[in-house]
Amino acid sequence: MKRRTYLAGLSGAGAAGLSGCLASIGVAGDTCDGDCDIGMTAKDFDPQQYEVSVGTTVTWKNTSSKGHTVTAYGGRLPEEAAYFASGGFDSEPAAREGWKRNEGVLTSGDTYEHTFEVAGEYGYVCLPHENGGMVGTVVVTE
Ligand SMILES: [Cu+2]
Repeated sequence: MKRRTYLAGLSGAGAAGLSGCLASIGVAGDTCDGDCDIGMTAKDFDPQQYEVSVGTTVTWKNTSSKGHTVTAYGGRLPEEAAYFASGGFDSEPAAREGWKRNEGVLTSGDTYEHTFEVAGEYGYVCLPHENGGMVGTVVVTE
């Protein structure tokens, strides 16, 4: 009985170890096909809300033919959290300035990664499709 419990525990850990997706709380978007966490369709992040635990690296992938950005809202980050944006900008105003020069854009198939080190809720937007409501949230738990 004891041995059986041990084996069951082991296979569970092995399965989680094989897939980064299973280790996180979030469920990857349908458009990701195994190589991203959050996909980007023609006009939406997929999924719009994604949950992970602290220390997790989230990968966005442009799974559409349109150009998109991943741009954090500077005012919608936990205190002490690092700013993030495709293009490597260190603030939302800098990212918006950069976008005017077409910087920070992710074209079809491009990926962007960010590691979330502080718990809390992070709001972000795709700058070219902000008016169309292309926004997302990452919820990071302890
Ligand atoms: Cu977009």
